[in-house]
Formats: sequence, C-alpha cells, structure tokens
Amino acid sequence: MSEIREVKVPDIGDFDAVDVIEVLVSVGDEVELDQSLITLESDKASMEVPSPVAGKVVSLDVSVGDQVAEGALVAKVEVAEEDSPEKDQEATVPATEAETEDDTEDSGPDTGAADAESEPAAEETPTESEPEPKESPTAAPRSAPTAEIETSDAGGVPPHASPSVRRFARELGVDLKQVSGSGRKGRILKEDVESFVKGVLSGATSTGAAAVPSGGSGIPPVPAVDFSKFGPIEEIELSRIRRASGRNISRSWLNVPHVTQFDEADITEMEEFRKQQKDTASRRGVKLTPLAFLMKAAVAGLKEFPDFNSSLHPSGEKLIRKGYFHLGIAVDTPKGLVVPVIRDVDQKGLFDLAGELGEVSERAREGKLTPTDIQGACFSISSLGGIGGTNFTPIVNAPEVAILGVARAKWQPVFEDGAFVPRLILPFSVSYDHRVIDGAAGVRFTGYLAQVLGDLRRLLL
Ligand code: CAO
Repeated sequence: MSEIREVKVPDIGDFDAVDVIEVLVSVGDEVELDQSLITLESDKASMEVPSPVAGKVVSLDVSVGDQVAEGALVAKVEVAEEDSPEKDQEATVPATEAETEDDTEDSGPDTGAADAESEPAAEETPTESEPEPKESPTAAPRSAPTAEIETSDAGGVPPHASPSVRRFARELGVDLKQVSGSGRKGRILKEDVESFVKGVLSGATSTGAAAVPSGGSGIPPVPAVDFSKFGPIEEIELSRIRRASGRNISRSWLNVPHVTQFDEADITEMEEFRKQQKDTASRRGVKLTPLAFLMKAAVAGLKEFPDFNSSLHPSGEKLIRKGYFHLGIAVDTPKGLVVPVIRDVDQKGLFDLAGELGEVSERAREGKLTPTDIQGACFSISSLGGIGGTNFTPIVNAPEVAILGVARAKWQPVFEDGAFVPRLILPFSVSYDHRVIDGAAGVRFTGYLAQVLGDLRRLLL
C-alpha cells in the first residue's frame, strides 16, 4: 500500500520567513531520494530542500515568492514501494547537523557546493557547525537542506546563485563569476547561464580567459539589463563581420597596453601637390586622396623606426622585426569594419596605391574580400578624415604594435615670421603597444611622420 509523506521545511536556523526562489519539481514528477524540491533564500544563504523519500509528487504546497518558516508544508510525496526505512531514517537528520559540502561531482548527490576551480575559497570552507566532508564523505548524512553561504572576502563578492543554478553551471563548465544575474538583487538564474553559453558559442560573449590566455582576466562582466523596463526596444542581430571585428578589437584592447600619441602635420604643400595630380590620377581611373600619401609616410616611419614594424613574440621575450611593409587599411562597410591589406607599399607609387585602395575598398564594401586580402599587415591606418572629427584614439590591431589614426585636415592660422598665415593642418594620432614602444619613441615617430607629410621630398632621402 502506498504511503503519502509530507515534506516540510526543516530546521533552517534563526529564520522565520525565508523566500522560496525556485520550485524545482511539478506535481506528477517522480523524484529520487535527496532530489531537490525547492530552493530557499535568506539574506545570507540559499539552500535546497531535498525530498526525504523517493516517490511521486502528489501536491506542491509552495510557490516561487512565498515566504516560509521551519515546519511549513512543501509538498506531498507518494512513497515508492522500494523505498527503504533506513533511507527515511537518514532523511530526518536535522539540518544543523546534516549540512555538508561535498563538491566532488561524482561522489553522491550534488550538494550544490562551490566548485573548487570556479568559486571563492570562502564558500568551500565549512562553517563551524559543518563536518569536514573531504575527510569522511561517506559518513555525511543525507537529505538535509544544502546551503550555500553568500560571503565576501578579499577576492570580492561571490556570484549570487542558487545551488541548482550552480550545479547547472558546473555541468556546462561555466564560471559563474562571468555571468550577469538578472534575478532579484542580481541573482543569477538558469536562463542567465543559458544566455551566457549561447553568447560564447555565437562569439558575442568573451570568456575573458580566452581573451587573455595568460592567467585569465578576472574582468567583471557588464551586467545584463532589461532595457524594456525603461521604454520600447528592438533587438537587431549583429552581422558576422561586426561580431568578428568585435572579437578582434576586444582581444587587442585587453591584451595590449595602449598609449596614444597625438600630433599634427602641416600638409599645405602636400595638398597643393595632390590637387595638381588629381586630374592625372582621374585620367588613370584612380582617386588620389591624402591616404596614399599617408601610406608612403607611414612606410618611411616604419623604416626609420623598425620597432613599429614588429610584433611581440608570443613568449613576450623577443621582437619579430619584419623586412616587408604591408599596411592594413580600415574600411567602413555597411556590414562593419574590415581591414584589407595593401602589400609592399614601399615598392609602389602614389597612383598605384590609390588605385589599389579604390579597388580593395570597393570589394570590401561588396563583401568580396578573400582571407588573403586581410592577412599579413605590419601596421594599420584608420582614416576618418574623409568623414570628420578632430582626433581619436585608434585601437592597435594586435599582433601589430602600432596604428595611425587620421582625422580631418583643417585650415588654421599659424604664426610664421611675425604673422599669421593660413595653413592646412592634419591632426593625427598613433596608438602603440607600450610593451614594445616607449613614449619617447612614440613621439619621435609621430614627429617624423609630421616632417615627412610637411615636406614630401623627405620620402626621397
Ligand atoms: N582631411 C580632409 N579631407 C580628407 C581627409 C583628411 N584627413 N581624408 C580624406 N579626405 C577627403 C578626400 O580627399 C576626399 O575628398 P575629395 O573627393 O575632395 O578629394 C573625401 O575626403 C572622401 O575621401 P574618402 O573617404 O572617399 O577616401 P579616403 O581615401 O580618405 O578613405 C577609406 C578611403 C576606405 C579609408 C574610407 O572610405 C573609409 O572607409 N574610412 C573609414 C575608416 C574607418 O572606419 N576607420 C575607423 C576604424 S575604427 O578605428
């Protein structure tokens, strides 16, 4: 004959009104001995209430949001025939004696305790009333509520999540410290873990560890915000290009200690020369913009300062200097930023470069670049001068060690020989990897670029 067992909230310490934050089973579910039925949460801890018997849930007497105290009815379970009295006896052990933190995945029912690798040590340390599980795991009594104490230590605040969510995260290998919680008081919900995993799989979320292979970043994730609470929203899928460039930019930003040096060049004569050559250029079917000149100046700079034409060896202990001069050019396309590479810039004239620029940027906008088109750059140029702006701080395209950012040239009064004269001034910046390039070298490099752009004859020297 079947027996109906009432499952009640056991001794939960000095709390008389604890929130039910999760109901983990439904009426009709078959549950095993020790299977968690609900999760409770106080200000200090979250804990699961397990079933003291195996059987079928015939009624559930609490819902999410209820507040319960010791003795409150949680559920009724129809005891399975084979359930043994010994197990029942174990199930009645009071909570204060029974709390145990066995965090090995395969040594019995999961208590929801902290994962040794991913949780702060404070959570692994049993409290005074808890037996040390690793010394006598088999002696631990069963079916008491399993608690996770939310403590903070010098390592920061541990992730706030229920034992079942912790278990779920452990099963998926997710470090909860990287997941933003959307539940009450920032609690991490199962859905948050699922969205995090989806984000990682789709490439939209960086795990930090992948972005900074040497030792993990420990970068706290940006909290997930439900913007619809504040007004209407629309979700738009990012293009494949935008997601890929986002990954590359994040990787560079996180790995490279950036410094940005600002400078300006007087390009009055350069612009005069460019205008003189424009007709010839258009007869050749090319558009001659300042960018071709900037490419030649950049190569002159790379030759003069070879560390700018290098990459840091993966060991971090040597530089790899390059004997070739391929430049990445940032191109704005409807689907996002791409950086095609123009090769052997040192061996090409202005018209050839202008022609190649036009051709490759056209293909970039049409989404027709091949993998070869975007490989092998030594140094990059990001030119926003055709659009506007007074200056900006470009991000180094690692493993390159520097990038030139070009803003819009402007006529300005310059004091020369006792009088103000109008000169066309080009503001630009160079961001560089400070592990490779010192500040003095940075400003010498920008100064050299300014000299070359101010007097193109220097390119012949
Ligand atoms: N100052 C003033 N005028 C400039 C200028 C500058 N620094 N640079 C270009 N111009 C002028 C050009 O001369 C041209 O005018 P004319 O037709 O009168 O000669 C006009 O601006 C438009 O130039 P352009 O933008 O078509 O050509 P470009 O060679 O300068 O640039 C390209 C080509 C592909 C780099 C550009 O189209 C582009 O995509 N720029 C955006 C790059 C970007 O998004 N960078 C940010 C990356 S994130 O760091």
